[in-house]
Amino acid sequence: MKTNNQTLLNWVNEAAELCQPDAIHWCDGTEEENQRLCAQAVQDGTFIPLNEAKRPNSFLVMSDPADVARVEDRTFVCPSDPREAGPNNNWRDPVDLKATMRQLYDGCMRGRTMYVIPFSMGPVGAPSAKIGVELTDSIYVVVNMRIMTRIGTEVLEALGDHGEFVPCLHSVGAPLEPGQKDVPWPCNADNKYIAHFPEDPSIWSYGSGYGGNALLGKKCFALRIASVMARRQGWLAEHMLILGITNPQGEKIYVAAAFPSACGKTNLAMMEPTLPGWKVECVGDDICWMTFDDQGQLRAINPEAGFFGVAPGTSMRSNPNAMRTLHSNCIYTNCALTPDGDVWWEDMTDEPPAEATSWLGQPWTPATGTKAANPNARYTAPASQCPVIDPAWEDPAGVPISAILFGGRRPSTVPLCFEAFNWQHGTFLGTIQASETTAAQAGRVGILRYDPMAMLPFCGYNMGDYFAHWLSMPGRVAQPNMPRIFFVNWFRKSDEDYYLWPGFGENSRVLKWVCERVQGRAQAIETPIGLLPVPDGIDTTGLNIPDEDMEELLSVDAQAWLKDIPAMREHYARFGDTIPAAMHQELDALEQRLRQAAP
Ligand code: TSX
Ligand code: MN
Repeated sequence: MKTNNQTLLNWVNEAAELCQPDAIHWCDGTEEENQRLCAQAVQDGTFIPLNEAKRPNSFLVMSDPADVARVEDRTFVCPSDPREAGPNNNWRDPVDLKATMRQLYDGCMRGRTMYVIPFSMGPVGAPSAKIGVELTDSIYVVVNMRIMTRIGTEVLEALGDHGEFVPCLHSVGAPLEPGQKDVPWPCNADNKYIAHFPEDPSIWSYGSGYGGNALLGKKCFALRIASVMARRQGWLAEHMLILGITNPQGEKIYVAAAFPSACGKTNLAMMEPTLPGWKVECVGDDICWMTFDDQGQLRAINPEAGFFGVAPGTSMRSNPNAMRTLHSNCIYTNCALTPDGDVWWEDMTDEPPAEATSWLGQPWTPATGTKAANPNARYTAPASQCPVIDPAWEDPAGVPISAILFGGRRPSTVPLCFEAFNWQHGTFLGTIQASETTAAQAGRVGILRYDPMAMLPFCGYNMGDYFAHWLSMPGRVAQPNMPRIFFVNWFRKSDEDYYLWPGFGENSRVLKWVCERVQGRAQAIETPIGLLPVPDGIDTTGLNIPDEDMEELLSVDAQAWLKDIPAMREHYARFGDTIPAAMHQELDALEQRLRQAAP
């Protein structure tokens, strides 16, 4: 037996009795095991091996078109009291939902193997790492979990005979009758459930094999379940990238940043600074667990070991270091296949390939008029392959966080960057973080979508209680050394509808200001919304942005801000009476300062 952990053995036995797999395989996490599983997936028709010369040890997978993204309307957070879940989550009674799901799980793995994946979120054995065990009937899940987390024997050893773990049960919900031929991407599109039971804690997932629905260490564990643990234990589980930035003098700080979707979080996490002598290194691109150390310093680990990135839009222009990470050992999902056995996606290259096989398996040319890759196509890549991975990215003690960034996609109103007055005001800025809807999204264009701390789909408890948890942070240690909080907006547009800020590597100029503020070297102007750079506070050396554009980027239009205040109040009203009074006070105070500035 691989473990003497009786709780684990009992649970695996119970799950096997319920799901009735033909076989049980305990994953050891070795390269040999991975090779065997990939070969099996190729034989099953699930994996397409890519050109060994161009992308060694890499595979393309095309999913069922009915299983291409997270399913928020099928995601449930199930404490016994619905108020604990809050209006931000779909709630089901845990006893009822478990009964419903047990019926679905009954015999669901017939004809398949149940894989037991012991995994660690965070470096194995690190003080803030947490262990989970995922049971799944999908090889795709095993192979992806091996890249995205640390799995196998070393995790079982760290677990020990009496260690705690989060049980994560996953099935694609497609049992095979004797002799029945399998499909490349089995799933149960009409019966998806992504269920979280924070009081156990445990995760039950059924029907989907895709991404966050199935790789249960990521959104389900490291955000929804971990946020509940963090609240109880006094730390933060956040939807944030972590980067280190070093100035030409060799002084380095670490920054964590939360943005709504489609703001280029992964691009920022590995960006190439255009400012000479500056260096950015990546600790993580998606999730950040932060704990105070005994000096009162907030320290962060990346609980993941890989990147599960959106492929379309990723190019040498938008994210050269992501492109360089993808040279080998990657899984691609729902990308297009080129005739030479490589992958392609929209905007990967200036010129599209003359022909390809689309993610739907159809012949495709640029004239076809549809997308070659699914807009939510993904790469799964080992973080260790990123050329700018931070030397401390696996430090069990984590990295010290000096600044936290919030932001949004805001064509108007919000300046390029500003700093919060203090922790409470910074928390407030996080709560009103929003993006304006673009044509790519459903619904009307130009509507503000609030996504507080980028946690709306990922907070495992009541959003108002989550804000209160943020506010409680400085009071949790004797000598809090709190990070400064900033707000950034790369997406401000001119009246003529062009982007005022060049973005991408040029964002290093904004990060430079953040560094200088943290180090006490940069001036700021107090405005109604926060502390703005002085007119020449942002280093624009070598850029040719017209002065009036720079002025607009760093201006505060009090009238425009006042127009958004009612929407902010409506946004708070969604979460009812759990919003802390301090946040209403911040909103009132903001309105008052704006009225004084624009009578
Ligand atoms: O990721 C982006 N970042 C952050 C980079 C570190 N994107 C892409 C967003 C979609 C995921 C951006 N798009 C950024 C940005 O800073 N800025 C913009 C808007 C923009 C787009 C194109 C240009 C300038 C700004 N210029 C040209 O195309 C020449
Ligand atoms: Mn994310």
